[in-house]
Amino acid sequence: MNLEMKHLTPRLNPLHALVLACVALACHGGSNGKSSTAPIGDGRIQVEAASNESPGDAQSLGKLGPGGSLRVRGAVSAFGADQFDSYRFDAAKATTVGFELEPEGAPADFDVWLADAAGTLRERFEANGSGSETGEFDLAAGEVALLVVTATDTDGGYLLTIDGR
Ligand SMILES: [Ca+2]
Repeated sequence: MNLEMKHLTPRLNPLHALVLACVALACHGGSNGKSSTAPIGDGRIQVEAASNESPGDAQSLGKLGPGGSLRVRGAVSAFGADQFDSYRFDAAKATTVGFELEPEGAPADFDVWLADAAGTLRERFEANGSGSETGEFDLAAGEVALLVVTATDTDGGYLLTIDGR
């Protein structure tokens, strides 16, 4: 009996300690610890504003930092008055930005143009003919980026996800 107790006790204690340590870590990371280092850009899906046709009317999606995410759901058309959807956001810190423009519904050839705060074109992302368009670029701290969604020959809805890396 005594022998068994001696064996069991040292085995239980480290296990208990480990469990308690995990609980403590989870609590710390999940509440207090995270609030001060929360990623900038909460990933909630925003809705496209009606008037975002020109870079000057770009819809602000907010600030983005490493580990954060900005998302917006919209619709664009190669015809008529909805040929460009302009979005802007600014980097809270130096951030590598990765984005994905994903057609929702029928496959569609949508493209993304990247411009600076003045509306000067920096790069076109139009490699994919039908399906998601992706890209990556770097922003300095405080730098503003403009992303303009266009449609080549169709219309439809999309989800644009912008991740800070
Ligand atoms: Ca639109």
